[in-house]
Amino acid sequence: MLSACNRLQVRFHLLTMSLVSHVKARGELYPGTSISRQPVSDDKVAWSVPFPEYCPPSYTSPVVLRMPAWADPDYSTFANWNGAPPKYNQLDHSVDRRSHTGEYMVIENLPRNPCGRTGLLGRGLLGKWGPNHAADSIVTRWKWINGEVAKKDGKPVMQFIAIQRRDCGEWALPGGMVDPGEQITATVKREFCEEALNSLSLTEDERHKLYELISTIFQQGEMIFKGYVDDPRNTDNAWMETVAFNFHDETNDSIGCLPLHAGDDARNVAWLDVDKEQALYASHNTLLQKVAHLRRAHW
Ligand code: RP5
Repeated sequence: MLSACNRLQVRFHLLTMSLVSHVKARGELYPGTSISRQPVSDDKVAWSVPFPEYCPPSYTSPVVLRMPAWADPDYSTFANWNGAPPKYNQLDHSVDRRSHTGEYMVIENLPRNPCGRTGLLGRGLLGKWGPNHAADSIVTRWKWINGEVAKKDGKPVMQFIAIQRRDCGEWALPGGMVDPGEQITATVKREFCEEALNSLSLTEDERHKLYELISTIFQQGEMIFKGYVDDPRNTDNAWMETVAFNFHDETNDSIGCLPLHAGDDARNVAWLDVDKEQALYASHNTLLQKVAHLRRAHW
């Protein structure tokens, strides 16, 4: 458990999660396509800055347009969407359309990215107009070598569980989308079990037992971040948000020694050293940095 002082630090991190300008959400090519975003320079990201030439292309993936269960209807049918447009900034039946960043603007029925311009309209690969909610787990332990915690620059080195994403090959924190009506704490456990422990390959009984074990271990989690993610899939009208929790195994005898098996969206899973040079998907590196500072570990 964290001390009262560390708890205050967590709150401080949460309070200071200001909306830094997104960078990966302005990457030239949209992931998995040859669609180029309209370039948006750093000084033109904010909607408050005039940009009269701003006329970005629109893209929504054919997969999303086929309207799987996790996707909203298309814009073209949107106006007549049973006369009931999405309830933006609200809990819309079981779909949470509220943003962790506060109230977002809706212009002509389209939600506007609270972090600014991305150079692309539509939903891209994201299913929901507006915020697409996810949860991430930052599972950490100390790195032990010859019976001692390894040090770098005089600070103890931490390790974290990373998965390699199937879609882009990048390393990332285990995490995924919150299902409609699902508690975020349930999402974080489910996604961790699926991606880092391959729970989908187990029988229902085995899966249940594993889930119980992880639930016990994850009771000690600390919320590290809640907000916008600089995800390369973001657009002007659809974006990722996450709630990230740190589960730290101080003595290396609980989650720190569980056998890892990649599953579901993960091609690979591994313990990696916490280090600023470790490239990670979206803004996961920033989340890890918060944990390193919180635990006074090497960064
Ligand atoms: C990131 O995308 C989130 O932080 C989360 O890790 C992930 C969720 O998307 P999928 O992994 O389900 O594609 O923005």
